[in-house]
Amino acid sequence: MLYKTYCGTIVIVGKTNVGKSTLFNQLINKKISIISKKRNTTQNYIFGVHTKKIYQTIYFDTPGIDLINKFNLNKLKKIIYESDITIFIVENISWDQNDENTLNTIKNSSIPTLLIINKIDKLKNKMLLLPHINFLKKKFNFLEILPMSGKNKKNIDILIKIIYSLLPDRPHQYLKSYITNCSTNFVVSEFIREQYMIYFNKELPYTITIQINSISINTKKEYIIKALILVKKNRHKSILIGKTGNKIKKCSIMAKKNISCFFQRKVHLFIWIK
Ligand code: GDP
Ligand code: K
Ligand code: MG
Repeated sequence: MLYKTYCGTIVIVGKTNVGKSTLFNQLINKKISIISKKRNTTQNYIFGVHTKKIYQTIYFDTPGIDLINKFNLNKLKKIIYESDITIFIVENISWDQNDENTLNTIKNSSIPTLLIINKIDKLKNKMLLLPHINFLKKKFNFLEILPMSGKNKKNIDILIKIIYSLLPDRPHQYLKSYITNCSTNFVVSEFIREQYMIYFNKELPYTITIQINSISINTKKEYIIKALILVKKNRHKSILIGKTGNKIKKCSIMAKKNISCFFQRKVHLFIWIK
């Protein structure tokens, strides 16, 4: 007997720091996209696939609309116009010009749009939610407006059900095991960059570059990764190393943990700064 299959592309949009990458990772059930409080954490379009039984969902995580330049905005529009569903995320009960700009980008696409009011775990006065939903309803004909918390997974099951109900009746495009088209080097360098963004919250210049020199697999099938962090000035190097090198150690441990989780293998990570 032949089963029907469903498959579609979903793009996640919104301004920076509303929780797009956090939700993206939850939806594909694996950490690919890096997360931090910093504005320019996500700098690329990140692609992830999740397959469950007859449903295949293909997600795009995007940089915040406020950080997208004109060239990239065209790329974003192209991704939106070619997708089947748009997930527009806003933070809590706030609405500003960047939210307005996001809305203007998707408005004419005629693609079903779900609005997520994220981080409701931070909303103390829940009475404010309903008037805000009414305000948003007047803004646009959203298919659904769903309050949720990406962080503690509140309402994520409801969101997944809604997404599945909107997927076109279509053959799967990828094998069940396929997760991302991001290269191994990219994923590894992103996991390293994430930790430097978290641990060097204020002092770190935005301009460090991570270079993966080699990734090899030993006889025990463990990953051996050698990476180089390039800084522009000697001063930046002293900031990174600090007095004891403690922060660098923590960065390495956390990055290693995430890389190991991604590959499901033990990882040995060696980082140099230059
Ligand atoms: P993006 O810039 O939109 O991709 O946002 P991120 O996913 O990088 O998240 C930005 C910050 O918000 C991070 O510090 C996250 O841990 C935090 N965050 C994400 N989702 C939630 C949520 O539902 N509740 C709370 N309280 N924080 C969240
Ligand atoms: K961020
Ligand atoms: Mg992000």
